[in-house]
Amino acid sequence: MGSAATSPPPSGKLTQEELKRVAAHRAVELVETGMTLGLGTGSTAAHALDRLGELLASGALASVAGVPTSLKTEAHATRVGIPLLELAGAGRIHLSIDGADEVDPDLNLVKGRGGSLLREKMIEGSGERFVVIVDESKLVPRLGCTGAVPVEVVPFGAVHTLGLVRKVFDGLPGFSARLRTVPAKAAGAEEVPFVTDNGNYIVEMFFEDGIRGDLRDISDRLLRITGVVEHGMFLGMATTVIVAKKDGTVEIIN
Ligand code: ABF
Repeated sequence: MGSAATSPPPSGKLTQEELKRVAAHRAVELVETGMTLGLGTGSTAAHALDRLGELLASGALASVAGVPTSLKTEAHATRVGIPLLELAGAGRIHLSIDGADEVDPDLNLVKGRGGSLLREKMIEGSGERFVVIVDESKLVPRLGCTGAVPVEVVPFGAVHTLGLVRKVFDGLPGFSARLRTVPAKAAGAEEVPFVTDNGNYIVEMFFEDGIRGDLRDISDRLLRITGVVEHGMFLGMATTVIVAKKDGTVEIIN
């Protein structure tokens, strides 16, 4: 794994939003005319979509096509003029660009707190290069340090599946899991399950001080549960992580 710090610090501190934009723009510099792209989801990836739209509109990029990782990204990409393809018809995906919720020192990721983990994993996992764009707040010593690790489950028997997920971590101090909910739109109910673009629910797993243990083994045990569709640990998938730092430098980790 190599790492390089680039760019001189600008004067004045950048806001977190500006850091996200810096990382996103740096990733878009890797895009070449004719590429098919995996288009990520989230506030950092949104800056990459805007930049791609600008470059297409100005003619700096003659043509690219994108495979969106969520319905939200599909709408955003359409708005800014990025031509879209279905995953099935996309052929080779040369480069995917997406944010992450956490990045560990081995470039393993937690993704999906925005709820789009399944399409992200399908698309970014089938591409040639997966570039992750983050501000430095996303760097963690261990996955699961800063919030939920999501698991997408089918709605049928979701509470039963939640119980099976809990069993994987039986007796682990500080572990908890719950179904992700959102405020109900209809009167009468206060909270309803969050529903993904695929019509599924999300189980959120919480760890007191991050996940200690063999991530691959934990991944396998979760994926063996009937009812679990996918989880938000992206292990060994990122090929490059672009980190925008508060001091104005950009670190590129390969
Ligand atoms: C998505 O966007 C995720 O999988 C992750 O949940 C999120 C990161 O969002 P943001 O860039 O808004 O912090 O790619």
